[in-house]
Amino acid sequence: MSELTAKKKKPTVLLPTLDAKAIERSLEHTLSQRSDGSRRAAGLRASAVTIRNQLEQRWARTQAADEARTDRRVNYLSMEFLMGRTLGNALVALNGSEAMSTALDKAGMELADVLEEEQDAALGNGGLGRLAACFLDSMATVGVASFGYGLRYQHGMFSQRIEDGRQIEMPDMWLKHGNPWESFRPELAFTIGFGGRVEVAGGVRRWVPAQTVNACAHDLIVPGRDTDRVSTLRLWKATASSSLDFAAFSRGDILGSAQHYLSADSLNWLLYPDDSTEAGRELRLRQEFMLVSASLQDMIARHLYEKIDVETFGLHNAVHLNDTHPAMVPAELMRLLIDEHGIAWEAAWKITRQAVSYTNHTLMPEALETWPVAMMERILPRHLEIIYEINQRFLTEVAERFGADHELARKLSLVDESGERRVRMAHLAIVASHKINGVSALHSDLMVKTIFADFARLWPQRFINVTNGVTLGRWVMHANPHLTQWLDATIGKKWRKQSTQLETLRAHAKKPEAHSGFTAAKLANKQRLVDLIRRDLGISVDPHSLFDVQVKRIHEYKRQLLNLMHVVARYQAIIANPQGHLNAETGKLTTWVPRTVVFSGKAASAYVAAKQIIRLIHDVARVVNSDPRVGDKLKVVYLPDYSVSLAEKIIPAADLSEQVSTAGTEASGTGNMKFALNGALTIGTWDGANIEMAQAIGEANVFVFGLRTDEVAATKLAGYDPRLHYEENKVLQGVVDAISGGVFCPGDPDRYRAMMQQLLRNDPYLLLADFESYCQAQAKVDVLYKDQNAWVEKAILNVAGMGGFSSDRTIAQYVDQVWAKPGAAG
Ligand code: 26Q
Repeated sequence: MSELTAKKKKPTVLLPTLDAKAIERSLEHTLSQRSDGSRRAAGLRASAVTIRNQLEQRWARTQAADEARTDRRVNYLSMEFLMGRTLGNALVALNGSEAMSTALDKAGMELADVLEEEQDAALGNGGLGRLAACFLDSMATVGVASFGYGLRYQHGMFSQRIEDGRQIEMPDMWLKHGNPWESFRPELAFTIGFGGRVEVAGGVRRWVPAQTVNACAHDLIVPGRDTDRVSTLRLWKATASSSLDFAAFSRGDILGSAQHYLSADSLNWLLYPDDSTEAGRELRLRQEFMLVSASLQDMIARHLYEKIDVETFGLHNAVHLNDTHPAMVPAELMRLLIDEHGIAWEAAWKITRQAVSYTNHTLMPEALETWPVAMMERILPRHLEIIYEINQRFLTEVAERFGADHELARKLSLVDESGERRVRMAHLAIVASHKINGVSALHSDLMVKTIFADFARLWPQRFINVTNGVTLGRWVMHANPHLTQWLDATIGKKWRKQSTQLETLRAHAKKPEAHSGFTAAKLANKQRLVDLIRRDLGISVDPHSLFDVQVKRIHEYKRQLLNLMHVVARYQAIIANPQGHLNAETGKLTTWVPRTVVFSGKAASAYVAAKQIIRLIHDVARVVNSDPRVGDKLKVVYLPDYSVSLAEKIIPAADLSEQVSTAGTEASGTGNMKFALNGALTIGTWDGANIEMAQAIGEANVFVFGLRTDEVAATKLAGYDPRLHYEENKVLQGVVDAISGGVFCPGDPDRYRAMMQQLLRNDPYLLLADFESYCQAQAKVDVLYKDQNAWVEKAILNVAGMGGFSSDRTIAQYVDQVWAKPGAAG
């Protein structure tokens, strides 16, 4: 254990919990100003202001303690932090729900209503951004000196509307009424340069940017649980660095005189969606550089304040790259150290390599970030020079170790010379990092065998695995109070601090009294979702039906379409045999297990195939839900505008968690963990973290199906022909023919014909190859659900096995293996 993890063992002095009187005073003050109907909004603002005051005290104490630290501060750089709402989570962390509820009650408001009033901070696309948010929570909880660094986007993840079954993107206006949680820090502003040229004077190179903007800090304070420590999320906002251009204004060029305002503000406009096939977007590069430059300048300023000399920066600071989006860090850190602080190249490189580490989140080669050399030269000329120099020194080292090998140098180079020359950000991140990690055992293994194989041969010890985790504070204690109470009553409260204590649940898995409590908690959560579905969609669903749920970004590799094809197969079977069916598993005639299949998730705006899947889900839902022959046996529900706060309502209500990506494609998954922690059983492929979850829970308690990674590769190598599966499997044929023939869109029967024909010709994610195995696994699900005792026992065993997937554990591993002081890391 490093010094950093040792810290969590120190006794912490807890501040008193929320002061109800202060909340009441604040409410009085805020509410007295309004007699209109926006009392809830005022209630939210008053609650936020009160809590923020508390958190600011904790923040000051944390900073004072961290100044005296002997270990490293972690600086987690991410273009995305998918935070969701703050109030409910903060109340859990501060143990303040009761005080808040009482205070609001006196003002005639319900806490639940006020919680619903808050906008999500949706500053992320999906898994990568939500992981960063879980990590902030856990860094505060574990007691790691830490800052998260990100951008303060005016518009976060778009909000999704569905019109005629089709996705419509609407701008996310989360800042429309201000953000009561943030502290604007006008004194913390740094100059960010763009463009211009490199000047040489007296042998010293110096960047003279053509344009500058100011990056201004806005802080969000993230409380830890059972500690008064906090973490900080520092978000940068760009502002123009000069005021109105009066010369232009006087010439009558009004728009021109304000051009720089617009140009600076464009950096704050929006979060880029995850559809980055066309990576040549200059604004994104500028955003990434602003994050990198402002954060590094802030870190160095703090380091100089605390420790005087810049040479020790790498000893006291870890700089972590959440994927390659902040991978300009090495170039900018080298520039600051050499050009601004007068350090020699070798010393600067040592500092950089001490500080930097990088997490990879995807294996798909097309998703690896690169930037055109020409664009980089235009926007960041000095950085391109530095990247060239890093590359040259790196390739020299390679040649010294392996001899002159042109082919190897071409593959490893930081610059892709085939076609338009492009800088490979992953290569830059790897060369500059002392540790590179993947996010599940399988992913980390494939990473060193495929995309980074050449680098792993060079530096095997740099590549490690750190399996993802999720914070139980939000995903169990806040999202699922019913389950939380049941856990407390069944095994005591230790699990809240030490998630591996969930293992003690195993002893209760067969006990009838444990079953009744668990079932009651699940049913209450299902009822809440039933109410939401009725309110938002007008569909009535039976809370006793099996809730079969797939919620995540819509992507071909995640195979929502495979799920939907099983829904169609089930629909056809119900119509053919409304009374019951021959269960393939048992060989017996059984009545149908009523199911509610729930989908939710957004498609990237330019991702045509994903949008088509959303439309097909709606078409199938309409036909199935209105077919009187089906009744309660099957319902299909698509909940629009998936978000963190919607996930908090859906996940606790799930019986079955769909984690069905093609083996080898999902780096880890984190939704899978949230479901299992909330007592859902997983139907999943041998992919990402599903594998480690199955091992921890017991494979007998998970529905595993489908080809494994090596079998996927072998199938493709053998010349996979999806049509053979179609021809051999009558059920599959029925499904494909129905979708293709327009059964679900009779008014426009050709709508899905091309999509299905394409699937028969080219099925890169092997839906057809896995279909039969998937249906067999689904039949097992039905059999088990009919035996409620057996089902609940397994559900409890799922929760029991999931303690290892807390992000507190993940953070402790990063501290030990990645962020520990040089020499201390394994
Ligand atoms: C890149 C360039 C330009 C614009 C956008 C992007 C971009 C943005 C977001 C590229 C990728 C992402 C997000 C990736 C992501 O969420 N990956 C997921 O990371 C999770 C946390 O490790 C894993 O659990 C998931 O398996 C992985 O898909």
